[in-house]
Amino acid sequence: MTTSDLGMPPVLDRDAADERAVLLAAPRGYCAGVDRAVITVEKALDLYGAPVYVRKQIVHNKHVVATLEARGAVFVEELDEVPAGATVVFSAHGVSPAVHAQAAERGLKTIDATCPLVTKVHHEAKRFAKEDYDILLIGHAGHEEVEGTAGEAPEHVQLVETPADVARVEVRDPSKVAWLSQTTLSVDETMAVVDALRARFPALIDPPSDDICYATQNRQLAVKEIARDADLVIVVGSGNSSNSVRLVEVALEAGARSAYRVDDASEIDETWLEGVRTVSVTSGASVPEELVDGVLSFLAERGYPDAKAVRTAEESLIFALPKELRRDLRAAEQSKG
Ligand code: 0CN
Ligand code: SF4
Repeated sequence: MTTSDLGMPPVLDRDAADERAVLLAAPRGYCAGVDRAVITVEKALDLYGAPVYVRKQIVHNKHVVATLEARGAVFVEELDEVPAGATVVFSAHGVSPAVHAQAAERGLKTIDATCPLVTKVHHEAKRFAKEDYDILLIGHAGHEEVEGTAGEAPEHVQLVETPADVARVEVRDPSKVAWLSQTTLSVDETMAVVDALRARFPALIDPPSDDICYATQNRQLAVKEIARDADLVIVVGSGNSSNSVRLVEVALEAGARSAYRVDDASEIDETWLEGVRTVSVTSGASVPEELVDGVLSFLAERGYPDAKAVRTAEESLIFALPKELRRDLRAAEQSKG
């Protein structure tokens, strides 16, 4: 019987305890697009007062959504749930032109918190469609970002999820095919799909620059570094957060002996720690740092040492707030002064 069978935290022998380590990935957590989207809702609440409507989860994190809800944000699935004339924020993952049109039709005031790096992919889709390419969009069916990007040119876009899908792709002209992707995919898996596409369509055109964004790429590189020698990798992030879920897969691919995603420390199962010396911790791009702090405290309470940060990249990108909001903030400032 082990201590965890008795409902107690597992205890390692003295030598093993001395060798315990906690590695903390850097970069982790909020990216520039998430920071901007969350601040957008906060400032909209301050400026216009509650309720401020938000179409879909502003970012895919249940703690972020609950915190904003408590301040008066109202999250809706579709615009028909928003009263005429109200203010609605579009989430970081972007919306299709049809959603913009629906908002205009209903007379809604919109603030578009789509990440500029998602907007960039929308522009690429529009450009390839204008030149009459067949666009093979690599991404996950049903993800809001994919719906928004595909909605820019529905008659030109086909979704490809896995290398196995490639055989089913049908194009009008194999010499006029381009691929694009969701911003939050696994870099390695995406390249496997691209290789399969190129084997079928040698003339395949790449996106003008990486669609998988800097934050997704940096967090995957960082988790690889801390996963290699880890007995356990804990990824903080919500279940519907594509980039967070990818971090678990990348960690296992990189050699972690086990890897789990949790929304917060309360979801850690004590049995995961049995016999574990090195625990590595990271978080997705939509995850507030206090949730990571909670995981580190949980480990400290069980005898693990202070975390050692392992940095693989520096990040300094910041995006300006959406222009509609900046304009209203300026106007409010002027009317005060
Ligand atoms: O977790 P997120 O809100 O979204 P996905 O990883 O599911 O795309 O992170 C921010 C990403 C964006 C856009
Ligand atoms: Fe933008 Fe990338 Fe962050 Fe998504 S994960 S919001 S694309 S920076």
